[in-house]
Amino acid sequence: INNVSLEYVRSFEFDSKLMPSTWIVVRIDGCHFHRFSEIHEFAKPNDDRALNLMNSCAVAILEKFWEDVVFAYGVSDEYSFILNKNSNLYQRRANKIISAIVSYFTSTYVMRWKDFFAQSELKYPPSFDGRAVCYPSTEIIRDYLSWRQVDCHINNQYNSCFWKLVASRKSKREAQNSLKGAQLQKKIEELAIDYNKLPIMYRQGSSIYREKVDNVLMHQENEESTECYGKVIVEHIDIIGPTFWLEHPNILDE
Ligand code: DGT
Ligand code: MG
Ligand code: MG
Ligand code: MG
Ligand code: MG
Repeated sequence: INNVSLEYVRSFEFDSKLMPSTWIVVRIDGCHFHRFSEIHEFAKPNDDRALNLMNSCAVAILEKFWEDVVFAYGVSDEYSFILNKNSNLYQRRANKIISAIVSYFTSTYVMRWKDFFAQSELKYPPSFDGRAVCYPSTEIIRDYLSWRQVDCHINNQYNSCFWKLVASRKSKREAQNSLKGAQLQKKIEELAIDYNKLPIMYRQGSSIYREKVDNVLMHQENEESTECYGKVIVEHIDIIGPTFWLEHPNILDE
């Protein structure tokens, strides 16, 4: 038996390519993190260690895929990575892009666990799933990000109410029932939750991008690295309104 006679099996492979000239979003999400967060005793509803670990892994993605990933937004056990419209990462092969990002994120999560959870052992290997979606315009990519940030806000409002009710000795079922179909804004007032005093990371999620570095300045520092952009920063900001995007026009530059 020789190699050549087996080569035909390759014809069964097929590469699904992401549409050219569109923004690619790779969204990853922790698998069964309901259980993972229970077993690792995450603080409820928000655990700073867990959120900062997620952020740290996302920074690692922006550093590794620095030519392609221009922005990331994360909340809870999920992260969205935006690839440049003109990215040609893996010739835009969906399987390659998704699997490379998910596996690098996951192994970084495991490697850095101890940096954030010094007192608690990682009890079993976490996993993340991932998907890629193409968005054809800057307007739609902005709407995508707004959708995730609104989701962050609503979930955080809900969870704040839920755990406040549980803290006031309601059962989880009672808490759930009293929030069913309720206007969360009203509930927050009723329960005397000082919502705006909650850490901004819980309310806004985390946004990551590369600081634009002055070309001239960089040229002085290192003649050769004109291609390598600035420092990666993590911020907790409003990405729904126009302000941030007006101040950072280069991020979603067409
Ligand atoms: P999935 O994604 O379908 O495999 O299932 P889950 O269980 O990951 O569900 P998902 O992604 O909709 O919800 C995220 C879960 O992770 C949710 O049960 C709450 C938990 N989680 C995420 N971040 C935190 C945190 O900071 N503290 C606590 N206590 N739980 C968290
Ligand atoms: Mg999921
Ligand atoms: Mg999940
Ligand atoms: Mg999730
Ligand atoms: Mg190989």
